Amino acid sequence: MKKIIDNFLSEVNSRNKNEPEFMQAVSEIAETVIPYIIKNNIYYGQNVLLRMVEPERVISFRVAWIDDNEEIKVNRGYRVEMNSAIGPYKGGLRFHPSVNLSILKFLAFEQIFKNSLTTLPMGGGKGGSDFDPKGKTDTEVMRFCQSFMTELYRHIGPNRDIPAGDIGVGSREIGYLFGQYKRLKNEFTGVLTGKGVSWGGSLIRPEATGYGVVYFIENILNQKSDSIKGKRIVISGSGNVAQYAAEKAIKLGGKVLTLSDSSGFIYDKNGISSEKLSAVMKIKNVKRGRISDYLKLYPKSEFHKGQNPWKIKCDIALPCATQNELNENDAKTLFNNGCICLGEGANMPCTPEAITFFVNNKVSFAPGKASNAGGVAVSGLEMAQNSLRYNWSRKEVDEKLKNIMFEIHQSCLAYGKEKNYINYVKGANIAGFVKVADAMLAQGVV
Ligand code: NDP
Ligand code: 2IT
Repeated sequence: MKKIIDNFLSEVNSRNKNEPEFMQAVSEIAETVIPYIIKNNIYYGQNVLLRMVEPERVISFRVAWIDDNEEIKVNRGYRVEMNSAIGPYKGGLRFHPSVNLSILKFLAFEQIFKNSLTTLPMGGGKGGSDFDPKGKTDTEVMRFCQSFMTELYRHIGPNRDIPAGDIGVGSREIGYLFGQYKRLKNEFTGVLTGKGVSWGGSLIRPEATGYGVVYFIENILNQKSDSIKGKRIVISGSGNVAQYAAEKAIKLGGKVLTLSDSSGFIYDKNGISSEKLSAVMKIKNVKRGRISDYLKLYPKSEFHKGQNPWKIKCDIALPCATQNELNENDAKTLFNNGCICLGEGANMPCTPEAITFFVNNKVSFAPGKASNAGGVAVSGLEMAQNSLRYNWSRKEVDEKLKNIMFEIHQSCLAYGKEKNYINYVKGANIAGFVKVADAMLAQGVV
């Protein structure tokens, strides 16, 4: 078995040299899915996985724009259209200086399986730019978004490819991107998700990823006749996903101890209350400040500069910032401190060694493609509402989100049950794979 997997990975690697993040995501899938393919004759010999790792299309383009000092700037834009077997390409846009093809291909590849797990008809895609919105004025961000969309618009559409937000792309950026698309096409369509509620957005979309992570954790704990109530929770990040994961965790009686950004983490041993979280939202979303500003309001808390929060004792860890932010040493520290459950809010935040450690030590580990799928799931519901030209209430969308997270958990159980342990990595990967693979087999060699 190991030889078959190694041969497969070496073939993929030979075509994707210098793409470590992409190879990391492919390896995780290969290690769990190839043994399943070999046992199931209908997939064997069809090279389905080999087809899945090759993007259907990659678009790369120049984004030239003018800053407030009238200086001409150049960034690179991308859209990776990975797989459209079960629906139009769907996935976010990331604006961050670290963005490159390897990172976007890993994200687009993960998105195939995640979108399949949501139960909704969405293919996998991802895009973005190495543009850094941090420190830019609103007008600079608007000019960048307009230039970016002036190229991207010809490749996307409500039945073709539907982008959304990710790191560095929130409601402000979606607004500017949508405005430019509408101007160029002279059409008001659901071409992007994460829109404002008054112009085609869905209620609960901003909250969906963070809420979904916590709903998924609640499903895991319920399985063990336990719940979030009273649990100490450590969260990284302080952006969209982290904020709403914290909000829902607090609502369900958890004690949230930390939040972070790329400069360090804050630790509030008394717990971050709903009121304190509102202050964080103001700092981050309105003032576009840093998480360390929390100390100005709550001086009894601590700021740990340049560090991640994994050394703080907790029952539940929710990494909600970025890829590879939690390594094997962090996993050992969490385990030794009594952590029983980890839910990935971010995409691929745990290194492969950290995941192996969690699985070997029977810590309940929820991989991002299952636990953070609530965001894209509600994006799918936004698309449905746009097609219906109708809006569901907050309660209706929240109920649908809860049901979807329950169904994803059930799918993980169906394929991931082992003796005395549920292997959510295996469960999510195989369940996500089966639906897409079946569609690809039915559609012939394309
Ligand atoms: P935001 O831009 O709203 O927030 C990102 C947060 O992560 C910020 O606190 C940011 O800190 C921190 N961060 C980003 N890059 C780094 C880095 N290299 N090192 C340390 N901290 C970093 O993004 P989101 O909350 O939307 O996304 C967070 C994660 O969740 C990503 O992995 C994303 O792919 C994933 N995700 C997002 C979904 C969504 O719907 N938005 C859906 C599913 C997954 P700073 O401000 O200092 O950069
Ligand atoms: O990683 C993700 O699932 C997202 N950034 C959300 C994608 C979407 O289309 O809503």
